[in-house]
Amino acid sequence: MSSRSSAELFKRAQELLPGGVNSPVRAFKGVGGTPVFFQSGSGSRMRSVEGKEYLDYVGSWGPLILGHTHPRVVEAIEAAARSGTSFGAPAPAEVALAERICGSLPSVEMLRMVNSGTEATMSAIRLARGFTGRDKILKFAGCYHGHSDSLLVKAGSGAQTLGVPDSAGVSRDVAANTLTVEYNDLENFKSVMEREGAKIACVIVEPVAGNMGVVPPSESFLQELRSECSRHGALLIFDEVMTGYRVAWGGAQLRYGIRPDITTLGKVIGGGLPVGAYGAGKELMGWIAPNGPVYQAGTLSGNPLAMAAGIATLDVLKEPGVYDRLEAISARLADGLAAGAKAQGIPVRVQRVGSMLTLFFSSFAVKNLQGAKQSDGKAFSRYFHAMLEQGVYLPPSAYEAWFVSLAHSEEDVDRTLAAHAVALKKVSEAA
Ligand code: KE4
Repeated sequence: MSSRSSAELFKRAQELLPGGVNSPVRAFKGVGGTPVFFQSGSGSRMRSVEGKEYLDYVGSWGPLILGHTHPRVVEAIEAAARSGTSFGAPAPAEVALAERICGSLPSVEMLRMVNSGTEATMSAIRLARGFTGRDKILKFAGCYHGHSDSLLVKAGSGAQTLGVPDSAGVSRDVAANTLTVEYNDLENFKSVMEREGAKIACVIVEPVAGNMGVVPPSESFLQELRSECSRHGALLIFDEVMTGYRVAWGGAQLRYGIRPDITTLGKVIGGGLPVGAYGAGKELMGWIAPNGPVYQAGTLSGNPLAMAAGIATLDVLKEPGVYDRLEAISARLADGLAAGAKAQGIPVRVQRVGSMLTLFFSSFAVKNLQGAKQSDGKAFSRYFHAMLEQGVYLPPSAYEAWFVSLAHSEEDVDRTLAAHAVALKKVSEAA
């Protein structure tokens, strides 16, 4: 156990790391207060440096679908580590993980391992631009695809929807090549495709949005993206970094029956170690170095430890009944959260696909980023802290997904719902 408290560690961390963290969302800026520092995880729980145990619904932002320190994953990593952490040369485990992914995603005949979701989407976009010879890309407001320059872009003003930087340091001319449309807004999507389609290399989408909170695709949204991209010769990229092996075995493309041209993956396929991947049909992937002209590389891509963790994770997920159990426990949680809010007359929308969900303080269904932003962020912050006090660790932002794991039990859900009732009362009292 660390001798220093979270507050002491955070104070020191802020002298060494921007915001005291290695990824911004962890700094609690979305909810206020001081981040909790954790020293261990086990199953559905984490233990803080103060020794307090929390029920964890962050799950490392998605990778830990089996829960923390699953024995099969830990043993696989330990065994791999004993043989070597990295060879900088091909190794059997890369083939083994690629076989599992290509064997479960019909649209992915070939893939390339990278080290993060950001690398996966950045490389997928470069592939689309290389293959089509086009420069423009189209994304959807509220979807997050990692922090490469072309994707840190928001809609500019005016009908052109030409992008403007969404971060300092992104050059305007890079941003200008990124078009942005509201998620689930097919009318605007189609008109932009009509006008710009011939210049668009790819359309990149979270098939289930998770980065504005969980926002499912409307009825025909994904199918229309598919047909419009085919019509205009643009490639459809499903960014399944979050949804891959989360919302179904394989991912959203199998759940919704849509065949993207390129798929990006991350999180679950690394089992908690740094992994990303992008994959497509053989013709497209043939454009990737060393066989093709699109360059992409990585020192630790496909490293043995991450491969071992990913293989172990997918092998557990493939066992019979796993997704049924995830569905049942996630539905129990989501239904209980909604019922608890209804019982107290608090307007709440719980939006869920598989084992990813978001509780919005909103009286209407959230269909896009504007809708998400209209939800009550202050109420969420109060709720977040009231849950934290009771030992339930939620994502520290109103615009993130909660992740349920195979390790979450019915007792965990009951404990969460009891804390939920108390937290909602505190939200009402403070209103
Ligand atoms: P990474 O580069 O963080 O591995 O992946 C980027 C990424 C790409 N695509 C999707 C759909 C993603 O959700 C992500 C990363 N998700 C966030 C959670 N909202 C990671 C958490 C963080 O930024 O710390």
